[in-house]
Amino acid sequence: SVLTRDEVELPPPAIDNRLTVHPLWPEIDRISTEQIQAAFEGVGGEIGWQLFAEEGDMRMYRREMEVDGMVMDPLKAMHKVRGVSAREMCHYFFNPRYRYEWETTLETMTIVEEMSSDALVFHQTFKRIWPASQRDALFWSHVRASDSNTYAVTNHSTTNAEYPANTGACIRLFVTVCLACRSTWPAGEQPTRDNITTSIAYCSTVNPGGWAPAGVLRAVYKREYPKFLKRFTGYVVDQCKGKQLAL
Ligand code: 16C
Repeated sequence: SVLTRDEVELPPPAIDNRLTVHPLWPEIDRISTEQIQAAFEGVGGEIGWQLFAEEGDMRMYRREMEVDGMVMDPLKAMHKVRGVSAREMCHYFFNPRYRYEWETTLETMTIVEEMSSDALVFHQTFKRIWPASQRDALFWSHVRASDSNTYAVTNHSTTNAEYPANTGACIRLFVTVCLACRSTWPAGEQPTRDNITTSIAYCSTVNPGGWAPAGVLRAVYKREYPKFLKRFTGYVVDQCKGKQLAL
């Protein structure tokens, strides 16, 4: 059959063979598996998760954590979005073509390496948070189907000799992020834009990599994470309007 350009670029339903022979594959596979599993575990039974933002179906929790005086609060968010699939959600999160349209913290983004259709390495610089130094990050990003009707993107910091840390104006930060999505629709019905719901679990841990005032950081965190999740999910709903549902 003839595939449209958009279908070709959707996250593949199985791991790309080119990725499994890449030197980073064992790390990518291990961290993605761990992150996806953790993302779908609730916050209910666990101690220390505090709710800090709630709006409609969106709930955001954080755990206060400091290492050597640096704030590293892990974040966990849940959301439910109607009318789009898990695969579509992950497509827009993974594919760099759309990133500037929804990512508001970004200053620059460079694709450092294309490992396969489902794995890339990015260098990104972020807007400066006064009075701290500007930050950059270098991370791999991998999208995969994990269960039935489940797709996830995992981002995790890495290194590259051509992008050394802390040599220019930026301090390198370290990030582990997972966006895990699962679609459901009423039993016995065919999935359509009108009956599909996608549950999202987004987990993020950012190590600022160097000094930044805790108070300022926590204020940015509290403002920027809800803003990101609302903007991103709204963006995907808008982009999918009038397009055929991709499962
Ligand atoms: O997951 C998200 N985006 C992905 C694609 O870009 C990717 C990115 C991960 C990097 C997340 C670190 C962002 C640090 C931004 C610092 C500058 C913010 C300036 C904003 C003021 C206008 O996985 C969505 C990421 C949503 C990020 C929300 C902001 C989190 C702030 C956490 C504290 C950062 C410490 C910075 C130390 C100065």
